[in-house]
Amino acid sequence: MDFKRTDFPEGFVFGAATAAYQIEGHAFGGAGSTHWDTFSATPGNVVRAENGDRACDHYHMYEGDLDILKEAGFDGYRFSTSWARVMPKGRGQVNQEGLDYYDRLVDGMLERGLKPFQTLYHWEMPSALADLGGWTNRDVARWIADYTEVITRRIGDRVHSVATINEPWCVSFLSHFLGHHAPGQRDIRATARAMHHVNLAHGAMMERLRDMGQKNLGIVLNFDRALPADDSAGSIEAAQVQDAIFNRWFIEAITKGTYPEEVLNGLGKYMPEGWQDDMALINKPLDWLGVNYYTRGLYVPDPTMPWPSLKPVSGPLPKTQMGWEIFPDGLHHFLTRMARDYVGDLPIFVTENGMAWDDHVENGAVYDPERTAFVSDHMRATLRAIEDGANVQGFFYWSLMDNYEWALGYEKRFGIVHVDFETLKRTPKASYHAIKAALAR
Ligand code: IFM
Repeated sequence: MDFKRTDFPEGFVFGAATAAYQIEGHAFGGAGSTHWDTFSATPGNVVRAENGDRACDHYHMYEGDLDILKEAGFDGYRFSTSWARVMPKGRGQVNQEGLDYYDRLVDGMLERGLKPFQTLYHWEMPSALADLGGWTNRDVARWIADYTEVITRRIGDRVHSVATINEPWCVSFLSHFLGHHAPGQRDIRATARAMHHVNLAHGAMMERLRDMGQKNLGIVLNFDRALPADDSAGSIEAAQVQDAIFNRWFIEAITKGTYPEEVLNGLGKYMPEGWQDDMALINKPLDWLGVNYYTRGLYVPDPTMPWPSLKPVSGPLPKTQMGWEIFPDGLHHFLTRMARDYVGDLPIFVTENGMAWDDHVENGAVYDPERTAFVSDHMRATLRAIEDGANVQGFFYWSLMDNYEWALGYEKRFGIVHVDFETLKRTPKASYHAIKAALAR
């Protein structure tokens, strides 16, 4: 590893991240059906129709998994709580077993000296609310604020920080325009509504948390560097529009109370009536910002398509198992850009960064030098951003262990810990050991 703990400012938080549906086993403990359960049960949506029923069985194996985190020398653990585990139908009845589970989980972190970084929504829309339109229904903001209150009453006294929503672009655009994630819609009107309601929900959750006196609140946004594939005017414009959709829509709403013109040009006429009146609730101060970063995309115009009339083309850089180009400069770009253009001195956390690789256990070990190099290069990019003035206070590797990679099932392995999905055996990979050595005090 080309970095060590002491290269970073005192108090910098090193951690790993996971999400509830991807690891817990959603068939256990009284959790309700989510739109991922129905999406994956519908032919053609998910590789081999795999679902999160058992996943890594973290629900039963969490103690050992927390030991693995502690053993690595991590300071924090970014986890999420599942709405449908806490409230199986999304509203009304509360699942005490679910609350008890999160209670034990948080205590388990604290016993091991790990700071709990909670995310409230990492994509488990309860099916009963999906029936009512899910993210396209404006009432989602009230429903999710109520869930926020229920789970916060139980564990809010012990979590270190709370993020409202993970990756609003995936929740809205990827899932309602591109149709790749649940609920798998491809509809511009649904997209405009989801893109706005996810911001509105963030605002309503923040308001509820502030009213409850909860501290250290933020949101986790994902960013892909959008670049023109060539120097033509058309490609430059395509990259600008992509950047506005992916990288500016959410952060500008939250920090400035506005939406980029480039996106309103396409979505404006499909937006819910009176959306302008919601911007004040959305534009409330954060305590910190989470940045998820993985890759870049190269764009060209596509005049054969309606708005946004653009498409990505394959780039020349080495790629991960996801087919994503490895581009650490993009992380430096977003960390410094967020500080410069949006959040100033506010603490920024790299809440996700990592890579999938086709890892195998051989002689009881997993040799993954590609991942060690990836982590090293992105840690160096983070250090450069700190030197250039960004107030970055932590870095969470995605993911602690191989898990359910949504529409791609269990094939894409992001973990620093290998999981055998037959036996559920955990095997820390070489990258895990390299991180452990870099973090040693
Ligand atoms: O697995 C996902 C995670 O749920 C959200 N961020 C990106 C990861 C890798 O695709």
